[in-house]
Amino acid sequence: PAYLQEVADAKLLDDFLWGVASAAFQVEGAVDAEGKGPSVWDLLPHRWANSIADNTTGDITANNYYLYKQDNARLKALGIQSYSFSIGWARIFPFGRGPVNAQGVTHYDDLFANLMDNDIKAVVTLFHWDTPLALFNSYGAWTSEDIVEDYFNYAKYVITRYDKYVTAWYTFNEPQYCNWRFSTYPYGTILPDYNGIGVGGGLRARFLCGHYTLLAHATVYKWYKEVFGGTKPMTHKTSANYILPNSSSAADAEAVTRQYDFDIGWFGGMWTNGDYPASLKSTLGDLLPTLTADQMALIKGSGDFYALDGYTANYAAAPPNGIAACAANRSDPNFPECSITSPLQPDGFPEGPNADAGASWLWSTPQAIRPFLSFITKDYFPTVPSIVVSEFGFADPCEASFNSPSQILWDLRRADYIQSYLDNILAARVLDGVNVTGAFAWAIYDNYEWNSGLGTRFGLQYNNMTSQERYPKASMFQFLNWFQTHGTLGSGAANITAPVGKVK
Ligand code: PNW
Repeated sequence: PAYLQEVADAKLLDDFLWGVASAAFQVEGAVDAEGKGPSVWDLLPHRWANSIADNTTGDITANNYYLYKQDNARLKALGIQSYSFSIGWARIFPFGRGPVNAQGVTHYDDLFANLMDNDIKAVVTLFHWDTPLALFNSYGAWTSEDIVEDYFNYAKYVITRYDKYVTAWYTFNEPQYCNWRFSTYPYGTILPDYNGIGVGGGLRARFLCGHYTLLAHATVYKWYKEVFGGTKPMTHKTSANYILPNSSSAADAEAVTRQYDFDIGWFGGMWTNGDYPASLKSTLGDLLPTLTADQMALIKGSGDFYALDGYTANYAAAPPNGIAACAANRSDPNFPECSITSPLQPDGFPEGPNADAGASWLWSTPQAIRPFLSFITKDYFPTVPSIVVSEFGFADPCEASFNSPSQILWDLRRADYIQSYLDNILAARVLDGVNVTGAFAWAIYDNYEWNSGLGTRFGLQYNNMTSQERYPKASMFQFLNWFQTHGTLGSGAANITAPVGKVK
């Protein structure tokens, strides 16, 4: 296509932030080591049969808690500039609040020091879904106002100790999944009915938990900038996908707008007057907590850049009974979005062969990132100053059934996806004038993919979960080759000078 010619010789900004990403629970393992407290994600696979597709646990996964030195040395040798990872709240505060666990702190002290020794920039998420279990047992975690103060105390501790090492901060990973990924409500009765939400959670829990998550984010942001005097950019990460209408009807166009309001608008008050979108307020009524004028003022402006976890693209259609009837009926199966999404298959983006992925929600439509970056920064939130793709990636469907590295290493579908995705980021920047300032591939290596367990592989490096040997896949070489061409590789590329130890 023409845009590829036009960006063939283009370069990214010199300070474009790029690298690979992970999250504590998905890669660390060592779930009961050195004083760590349990999180909801330790409970779930052990206590709720079949909640994880392959019935695996995160007990060991990629064992990064012990192997971080060799992992960092490998990132350096590959020439990766930055590493985006999260801190485990229950390693630092085993009970979520109260006493600090010195061994957990020492671990992260060592991890940061080692990243700095390897000249790898640290991009840090304070919370990536691993809620300390004790906070459920005390007060129901995210459905209680008490979580705001406990998260604030945790965040202050981590920021105060590690800010000097950190290039950019994310307060939360994908807050819109708070009632699903931050908690175990969707899985039934493991935990009792807290705060009047009803066993199993539901809509009341979803919007309460969103409310306290948003307030926790904004509270930390304000403290960081005004009290601590922090200068690093801070925001939260939003999961969202590009959406096209299913037809040219006005109803389907409205379905698209409503879907964006839920996906992007719900936690986007930092880019507006701080309030929830009008469509959420009118549809949800008393299911959506009200923001006071003070809270709106706190939320407004509480982000320095937009962080987008954008993997794929969807169509949206109005429900058969119409949007108005759906929005007026809380028991309508499509309430409250009142839009029906389906994967945008590659028809709209004819370059994408082999589009089907090893995850039901994911299709290879990397070309969608170019219009999506423009849509977010120019149409939906024109106040956004810059945007970073904080996660993009692909689960190759072939890899689940392969069992030897020599097969998995040829992840050509992922390699295509990575190449096209990056070309489209560059086109958005060079041809469309979008201020896109960073991109992070998910994931550093194969890891624990939440309810999909260990069988769904997103890694740019293969990981053998038994031997813990890692190997770069074809997609990793494609990724590095792209940055060598259009950007700058990290300073340590292919420059290992000391033997790499296996344990810490
Ligand atoms: C991200 N979607 O979640 C998470 O931040 C990671 O922890 C996870 O491993 C990764 O994606 C791959 O799944 C998402 O439906 C969940 O579009 C859902 C969507 C996107 C990202």
